[in-house]
Amino acid sequence: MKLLHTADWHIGRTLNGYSLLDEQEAAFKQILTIALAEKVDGIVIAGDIYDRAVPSTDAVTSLDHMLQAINIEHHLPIYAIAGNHDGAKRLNYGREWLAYNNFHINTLLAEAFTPIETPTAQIFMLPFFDPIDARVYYQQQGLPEKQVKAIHTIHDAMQRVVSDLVTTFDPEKRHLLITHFTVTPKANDDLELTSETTSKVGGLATLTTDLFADFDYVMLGHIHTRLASPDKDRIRYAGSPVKFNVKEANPKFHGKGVEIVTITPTAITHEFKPIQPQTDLVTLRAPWETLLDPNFYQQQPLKQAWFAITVQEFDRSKHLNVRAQLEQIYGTIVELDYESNHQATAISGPKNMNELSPDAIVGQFFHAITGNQLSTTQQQLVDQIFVNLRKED
Ligand SMILES: [Mn+2]
Repeated sequence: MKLLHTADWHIGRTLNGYSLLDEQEAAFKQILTIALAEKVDGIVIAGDIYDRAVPSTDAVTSLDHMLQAINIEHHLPIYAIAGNHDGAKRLNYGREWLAYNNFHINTLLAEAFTPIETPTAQIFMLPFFDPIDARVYYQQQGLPEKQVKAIHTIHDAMQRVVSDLVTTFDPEKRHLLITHFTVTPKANDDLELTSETTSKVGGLATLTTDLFADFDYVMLGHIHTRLASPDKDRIRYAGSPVKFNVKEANPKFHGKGVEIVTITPTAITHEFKPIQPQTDLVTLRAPWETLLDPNFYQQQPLKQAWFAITVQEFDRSKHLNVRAQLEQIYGTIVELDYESNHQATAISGPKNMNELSPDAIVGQFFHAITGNQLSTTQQQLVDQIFVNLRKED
């Protein structure tokens, strides 16, 4: 059996106000192409399908088309769970109907205890939950009060949940888990720490790989890079298919994609399949003069990428319309930062700020931050703002 493992689509997400929907749709097309080329038996989406609990109508329409393409057009099963960004109750809508067409979606803890059975594997789909959800669930299950109250941390909760999942194991099959949490490697010297912490504050606040020892393979969502996988062979993050923030523009984070998980009776292997960005995200850090130098900017993918620019050694008082000038050369600028040589100084002034006029306070603040006095134009702008504010009063 072969599964495509992806996660953290965050459909509807924006990057500093810029919609990522086109980028997400372009990534989806590649995911589908990979799934068909690899002839997978299903697509796993390990949580954070939407970016928010109440997604925009554009996001809903877009995701609807994607899931239709997978499940109706190409008859591929979907195994999806809710992440912490998803609205569990809303995403739950139509769950029983969808299951008729092999679109399996779990959004609530209570749904996790019945695995999907394939001829060779049991697929456990455990959506994101918090310790309170676990307490409520176990209370409803009639677990003795004392044991319910003993569930303090997510570690406590997961221990109990996994021990219940294990009771449904079919020894003839492989046991796969899909879930959505931060999972970190279990260090050897944790052993003492665990017992110590347990006795003092009631268990670890994070999940460690040892909790999932009973599963043959774990497909995770939550952390957006596969490089964070806590066990390189067996417990893996697929990462997000799209770069979501400027930090991920760093070459170190390159390599968005999906993983193809191949399950045989003797081994489970995974293989990374890259996804190319449609519009790449490029970070630049250079002085103003360099940024405006054709020898520099002609090396850049002008008007084809999104840029996050940090202007170094910048004296803001000497330039106007900085963003407009840069946009004319580079195209879309999703983030613009400045670094000045000036070290901000403490604002010195009368103890009683009431003695100063509002525009004098602005002037002092400007001086403390930039080391410069407001120019005449800037002073006029500030004056005008305060005049307007007084009018509004
Ligand atoms: Mn996420």
